[in-house]
Amino acid sequence: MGILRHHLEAFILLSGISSFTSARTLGPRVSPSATTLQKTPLYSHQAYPGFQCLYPSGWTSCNGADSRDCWVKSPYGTQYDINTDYEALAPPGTTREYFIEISEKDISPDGYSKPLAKVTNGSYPGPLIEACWGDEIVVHVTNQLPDNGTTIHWHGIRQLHTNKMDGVNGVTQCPIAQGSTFTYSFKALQYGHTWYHSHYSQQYTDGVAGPLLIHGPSSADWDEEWAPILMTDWIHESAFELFQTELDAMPPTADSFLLDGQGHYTCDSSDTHCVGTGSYFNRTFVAGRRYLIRIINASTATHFIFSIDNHVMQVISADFVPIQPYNTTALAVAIGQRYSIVVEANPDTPTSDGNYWIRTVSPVCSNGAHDTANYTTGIIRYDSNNTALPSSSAYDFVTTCADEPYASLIPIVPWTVGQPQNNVTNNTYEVGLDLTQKFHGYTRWDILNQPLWLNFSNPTILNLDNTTWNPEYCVVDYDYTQGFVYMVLTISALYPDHPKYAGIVNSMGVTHPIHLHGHDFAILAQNTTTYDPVNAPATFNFNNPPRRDVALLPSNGYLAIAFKPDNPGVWLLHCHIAWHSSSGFALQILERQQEIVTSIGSLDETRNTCTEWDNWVSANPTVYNPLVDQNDSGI
Ligand SMILES: [Cu+2]
Repeated sequence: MGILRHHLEAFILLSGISSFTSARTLGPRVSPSATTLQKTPLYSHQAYPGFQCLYPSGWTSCNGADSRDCWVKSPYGTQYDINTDYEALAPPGTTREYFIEISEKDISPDGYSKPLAKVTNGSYPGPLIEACWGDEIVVHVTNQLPDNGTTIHWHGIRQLHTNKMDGVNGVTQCPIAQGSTFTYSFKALQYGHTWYHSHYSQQYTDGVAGPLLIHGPSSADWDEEWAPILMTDWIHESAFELFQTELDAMPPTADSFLLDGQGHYTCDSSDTHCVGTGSYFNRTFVAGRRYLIRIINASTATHFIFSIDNHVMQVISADFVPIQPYNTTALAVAIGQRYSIVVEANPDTPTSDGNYWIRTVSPVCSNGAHDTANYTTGIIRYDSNNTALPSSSAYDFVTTCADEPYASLIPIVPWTVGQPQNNVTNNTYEVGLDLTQKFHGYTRWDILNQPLWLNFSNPTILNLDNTTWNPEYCVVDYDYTQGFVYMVLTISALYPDHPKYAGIVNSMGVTHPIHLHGHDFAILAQNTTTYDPVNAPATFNFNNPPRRDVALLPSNGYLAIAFKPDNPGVWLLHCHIAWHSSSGFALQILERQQEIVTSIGSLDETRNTCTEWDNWVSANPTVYNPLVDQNDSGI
């Protein structure tokens, strides 16, 4: 079956729509129309009662509790399943339209009031955005923040030929001005789960983040699914103010850990900010059922190890990539990463009360200290009437700042990575905290020998005729039309005469979660040892390596990645420790510059958003003056 036939089917069958309940026990059926756009209000971040996947008439579901590897079949017999190459094919879905509003609000998810929190439709985490494989997702984002711009980035979404929808201020658009709306529209060509978050300076740390779920097949069977859960570190002070601590070279500290927006803080009752006792995330298991649980690390600076006492987890996807299932009792999730796990309600050692802790443990990755008392953030109960706190014990696991084992992450749809189009030596980047010079007044993290520093009013995407770039934009030009591009990131490991050394170790012992926009990348190597530019490339793995959109650059080691230059656009590569990307730890990949405008179409709306932003800035010089107030990269 070729690509052409699928396009033909999609074209012919648009006349009729059928629906099926793909995944869950659903409430009463609603009758959404695929041809009429409807305003879909978001009431909570739980999955919608009655949500259903919609495909053209004649298409049928092949997905059930014991056939999760299958998804849909077309009337012509084409099957879309876990083995389908989703980079080439997607079933013809429907349009999902959502409206979200970003505003400021006093919230206290751990019992401690944070007056300057920033929320999505009034909530943190933001509401669930839900779609099915092949759908078009349309989200109208309105900014009601009193003194910030905003954008929303759809983390890990491929954005094939929709670079202008990637939501990065200063790169793919201007910030959305106060009172203005920007409409994001993109295809769900992948399936699985992720999160959306603001890319406006430190704004997601203050709360602008929520889950995004795209229903599709799974590499293991399950009975019931949960909406994705955000694991986060939570900070009471405004992140915009706390960023000064980072600039002063001290990693800021989190106050508590939250699971799905719930947590605890050890509060001094004389503090007027203490307004509650906090809460635990809790769910009830029915014995014997298999639960599909979707985990997201949506932290600012915290690596998490997720576990459920006395329950083995079967891991079935890493980021948007379905993998061969494997079992573990402790799951390492770096910032920005996601995993899907299947957990059978069948404890290996039952407790007498049927209560079990969910733990979100943070190893010290030199990213700042934490309130270590509150690693227990959730509860699994077998009897919902039993409200006692669990007395279960944690599995014995090592708490290191490492990714899940390389050998465990085997993609179902394989890639064989070909030789690089580019010169690997010339694309080996020593990252670090540059102690030899100051940029915009401070010592900063960088990838190139220059921290990123964007101009909100002049995004890269509106400069595609440029032949030279302001060095502060950190543009790396990759003009390849086939094969693979390799990049090697090293830290304090490469060149003894590198200017960043100057006799001072600059890695600070930190492990960095490296995120690439617009692509999944293959991990050719991930190593804790010094990079040897002569011999290390011979050890790269090209045979279906782990593939995802965030991977750790190990402290004092290296990370070698390869991606397909198949998506013309301007794409960030950055550290997902929010303080580091704000400091400048980022670069922009300019991919197939001459083809970008043709690929993404009209930039009228992008220009309009810039006009609205510039008008707001000039009308509010005491609220935001970029010449005075910009102290970060902008992302
Ligand atoms: Cu970093």
